[in-house]
Amino acid sequence: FLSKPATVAIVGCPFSGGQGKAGVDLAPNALVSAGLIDQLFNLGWEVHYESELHFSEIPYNPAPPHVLGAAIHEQVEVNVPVNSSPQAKKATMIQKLPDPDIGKMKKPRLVSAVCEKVSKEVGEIAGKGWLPLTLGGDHSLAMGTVSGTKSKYPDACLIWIDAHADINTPETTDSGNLHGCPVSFLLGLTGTAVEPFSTWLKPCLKPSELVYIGLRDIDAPERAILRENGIKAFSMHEVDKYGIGKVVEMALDHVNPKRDKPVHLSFDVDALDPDVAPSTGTPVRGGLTFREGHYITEAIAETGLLVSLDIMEVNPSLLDSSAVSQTIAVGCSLTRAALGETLL
Ligand code: B3U
Ligand code: MN
Ligand code: MN
Repeated sequence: FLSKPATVAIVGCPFSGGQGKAGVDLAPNALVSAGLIDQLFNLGWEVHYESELHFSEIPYNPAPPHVLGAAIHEQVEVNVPVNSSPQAKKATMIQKLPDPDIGKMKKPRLVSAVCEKVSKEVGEIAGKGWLPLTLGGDHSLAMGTVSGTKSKYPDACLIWIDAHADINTPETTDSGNLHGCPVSFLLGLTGTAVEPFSTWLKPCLKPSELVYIGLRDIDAPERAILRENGIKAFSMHEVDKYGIGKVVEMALDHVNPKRDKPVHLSFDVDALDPDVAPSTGTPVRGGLTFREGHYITEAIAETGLLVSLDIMEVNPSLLDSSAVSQTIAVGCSLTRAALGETLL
């Protein structure tokens, strides 16, 4: 019998700072505008959604002047509409605060502050016994969503659907994009105990609590990390070899052998083949079919163990309008499937 929470609360996260392409911040509004709230209501869920979170007002702490040197003086008020309120002026100024790289990490202060806010929000929603549905935004947000879920459900396992492993550390990352790093921070791997993240994000996930499905673009250092930590991953090779039904069963057997632990599902739409979900920042060919992607979400719904869901990396500004509407529709249908659409 299903033990799903009866209430879902949508956490819209219009955030693109974990990677370099604009537009992924438009996805939460696009998914909601496509009718997601009504769709979930029609499945029998009580749906809570007031508005997106607002990140432009986050007063993230710039490094002190002696660290930043001249950069701090670049704090400028640009694009402030005339006649705007003092608060609006302040928000605009904050948005323009300099956020120079720390080591290789890009926008570390902004990503950290945003994820801290998301973590609190997701933790509060889960704390009420509701299911947080986080709409990204880029996948760096998962530092917030998973830590928030873990604050309520310490024994939750994490099922990560992605073309990428997103397990680079601040030391191994080549791109410096933090959407390629959230898993390493959640695990507390070497090199992740760095400011600003270390002020709020404590390791909250064990390697044995994590499983991947869909991988096909992994950096060499990530490969080593997966191997050294004994992390279970089902790449597209295993999906071809065993079929998606068997892969999901093996994945659940690994993180949830007795089918008694809460499940956090973090779904990066680039796990799907670019033919299925074209409008995403880092498409990789050879991905999951439409049915394989939906099978995963249906099978997890069937366990009755889902407590938190992320739909990440839809980018409504990429490619043409038909690609965009197709990708948004897939984001909605994956969400419906995870929340029980195909269950009797
Ligand atoms: N592993 C590469 C590429 C990448 C990771 N996640 C996405 N792309 N979407 C990196 O940048 O860390
Ligand atoms: Mn990802
Ligand atoms: Mn990805």
